Amino acid sequence: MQSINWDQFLVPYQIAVDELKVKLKAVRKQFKSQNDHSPIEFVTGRVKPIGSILEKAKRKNIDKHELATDMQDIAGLRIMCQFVDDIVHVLDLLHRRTDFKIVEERNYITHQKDSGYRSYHVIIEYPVQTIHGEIPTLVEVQIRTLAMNFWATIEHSLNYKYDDDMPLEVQERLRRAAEAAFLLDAEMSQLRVEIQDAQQVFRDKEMNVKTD
Ligand code: 0O2
Repeated sequence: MQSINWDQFLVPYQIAVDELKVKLKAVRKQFKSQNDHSPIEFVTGRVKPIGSILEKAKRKNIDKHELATDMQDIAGLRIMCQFVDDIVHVLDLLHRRTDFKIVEERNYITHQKDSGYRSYHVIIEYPVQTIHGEIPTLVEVQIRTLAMNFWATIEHSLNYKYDDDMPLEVQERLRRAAEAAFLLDAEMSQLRVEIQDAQQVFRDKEMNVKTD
């Protein structure tokens, strides 16, 4: 069986990550330029390291020659939002775009994972223009709040530390931390409503002054 030329194989994934990062950061810039709240706080992206691709392929029994179709997160983008409602807004923006196709969605916010993980995953097919023609490339976009991201980052490091054999006590603490992150998101959403209400009161007062 022919071995994979990794440099060549990963080229479209790197191009997809680079281009989508620029495009998603441009969305933020547009909101900022019109003095609006941006549903996107920041964006990160990465191409999965070869070691992780091979480890996941083994774990999920994916044939090395079927990676392009069977492993959806070789290219990964992460969109961080301030509020849970922003995630809905970002999803709407992604659905309205014409430069890629959404092929799958996984809602780990309403269907939180047993670990406590929350995030919204969208798998897109992005047409990468290469010197050999167009290559439709799968990209996983993870959309989450800052609180969800904080939790996932810590949990990911702990999983790495314990090599996926986390003591029950640590697992329990992480579940409590996930609950705290959930409550923080709920509290922040509530505060956002308060802020918007206060702004409306302020605008109403201004209108009254002008019409008096
Ligand atoms: P990375 O790049 O190190 O983050 P699986 O990989 O088996 O969980 P699947 O079917 O590939 O599942 O897709 P899924 O669950 O939609 O997406 C996998 C990615 O979601 C993971 O990538 C993580 O980034 C994130 N994720 C999923 N579950 C958890 C979790 O319980 N905790 C944390 N911290 N992240 C999670 P990788 O492969 O771990 O790679």
